[in-house]
Amino acid sequence: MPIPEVEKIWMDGELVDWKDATIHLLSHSLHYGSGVFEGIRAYETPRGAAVFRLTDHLERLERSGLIYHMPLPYNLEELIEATKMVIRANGLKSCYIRPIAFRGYGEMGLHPLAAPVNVAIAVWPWGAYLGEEGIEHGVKAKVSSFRRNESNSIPTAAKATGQYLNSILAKMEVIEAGYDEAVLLNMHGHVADGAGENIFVVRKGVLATPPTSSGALEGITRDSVMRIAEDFEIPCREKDLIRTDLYTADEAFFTGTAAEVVPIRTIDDRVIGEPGPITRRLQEKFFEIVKGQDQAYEHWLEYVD
Ligand code: PY5
Repeated sequence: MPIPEVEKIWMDGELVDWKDATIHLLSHSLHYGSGVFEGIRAYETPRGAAVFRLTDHLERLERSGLIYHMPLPYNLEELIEATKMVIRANGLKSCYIRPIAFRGYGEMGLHPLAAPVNVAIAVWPWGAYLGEEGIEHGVKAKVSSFRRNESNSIPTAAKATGQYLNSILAKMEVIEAGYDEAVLLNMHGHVADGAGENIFVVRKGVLATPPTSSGALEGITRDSVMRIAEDFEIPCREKDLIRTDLYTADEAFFTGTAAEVVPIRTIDDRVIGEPGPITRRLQEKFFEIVKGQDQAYEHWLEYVD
């Protein structure tokens, strides 16, 4: 999918033209994947553009940096302001937001602490990552033959650029085989997450999702759905799942910033079917919240103006 170009990108403290947002070929992170990033969304609300859980996302960015000995050269307030500034500069009502902090030009060895840490925030309009049809009727998921990287090899708690090679392998495998999204098992055979989403199942009215110790990213959409479920008094457990827990689920869905809340229609060709009642309820509430239609969750919205 080509990226829809907008006017400006925030780079190391200033707004630059889209076409000028370039870096040197010998940037450390291009060679070794030594960057950390976030995926955030802003939605149109009755009070203007609002970024969903911006602070929580930027705090995760800071934690990702910490894991890689990469303190960010901007504090939380500065990053919040920069995010709002770049959305404003592009006049966007809703968009996807991609902050990235990476080791830049100046060091080619594997001890990169002397390289500068560059930070950029790009925004662009991005529709449903797994398609509108997927949101409505569910996607076809497949368990990949590639395992989720082990957290003592590449920490799964960080959102680092290099670790996405693992997701890319899984995603290419299942897309080329005719499916929509990959599910990754960890080294022990437990379900970790999707290529770029967390995963939930429902059985007999109880919601379950793998714990972060399985290798699942501590997703902010995952957390939001768990809190919405709590408010709906739908029981939710974090527990290890095996692949047959997916096959025998009454309902299943993915959560993620890019994907949002996406029902799973089939998994490894076992039919789960049209989105079930719990998935629908959580999905509808999620979209109401992000669009500023439920005052009870206002605290998750950070308005651009
Ligand atoms: N698990 C993985 C491996 C992810 O990459 C993501 C987010 C999630 C879970 C969900 O986390 P959250 O709910 O905090 O977004 N993936 C990115 C996103 O922006 C990149 C997708 C291409 O959704």
